[in-house]
Amino acid sequence: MDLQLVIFDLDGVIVDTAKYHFLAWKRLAEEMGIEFTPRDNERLKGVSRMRSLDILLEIGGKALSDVHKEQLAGRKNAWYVEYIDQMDASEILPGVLPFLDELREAGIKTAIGSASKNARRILDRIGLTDYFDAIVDGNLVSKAKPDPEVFSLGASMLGIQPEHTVVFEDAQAGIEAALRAEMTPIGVGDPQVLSGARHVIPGFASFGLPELERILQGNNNA
Ligand code: B16
Ligand code: MG
Repeated sequence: MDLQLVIFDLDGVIVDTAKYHFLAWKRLAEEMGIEFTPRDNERLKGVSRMRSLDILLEIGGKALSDVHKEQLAGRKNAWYVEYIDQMDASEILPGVLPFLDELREAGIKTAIGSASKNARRILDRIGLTDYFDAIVDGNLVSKAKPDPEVFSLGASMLGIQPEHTVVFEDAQAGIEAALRAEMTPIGVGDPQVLSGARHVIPGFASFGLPELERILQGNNNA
């Protein structure tokens, strides 16, 4: 494979913002008398804000009007933003920065493909905005993962074909989105949980461009 573009999901790949989503959803759940556990939070990874609220209401057995739901999602987001505004570069997950540097030095383009409407805010806080050639977030797309839009748009913005693109994702919906975009997905997390990925890595701590090239070559020989 002639690698030209690497697209990164944000939450769970570059940073662990799931812990802040959890705190904010839990606060909302408590106000509503809904029990919400870290296990429930797993279901929200990679899922849009409104879909996350629907899952929370489903757990609590509640049905609300769209207007009320918009209001609740807004409250949760205000709390979430308070957490992310306190983030800094120390929250970039291990190995991410050296890998981004290696890709840049090799002339390989990089992009973000995130469901989050707060993606730019997070990248600004952690000082990574200028590391990416394209940033596609929840404000730019109308269809959530597993729809391929969030990844296809990034590649088309940079004029790169999907067969030259690798996607790093921590959520099953994101792996599916990359497959539907006809790109090569690499899972970040637990191989027991992520299916369909070309390969699954635990993180970037001992992973760089040579390891990525080996995976892609192995694929070519398969
Ligand atoms: P926001 P990703 C996703 O980020 C999160 O994993 C998911 O839990 C969250 O609901 C979604 O962003 C929307 O976030 O409320 O900030 O718009 O993994 O796609 O980078
Ligand atoms: Mg994610």
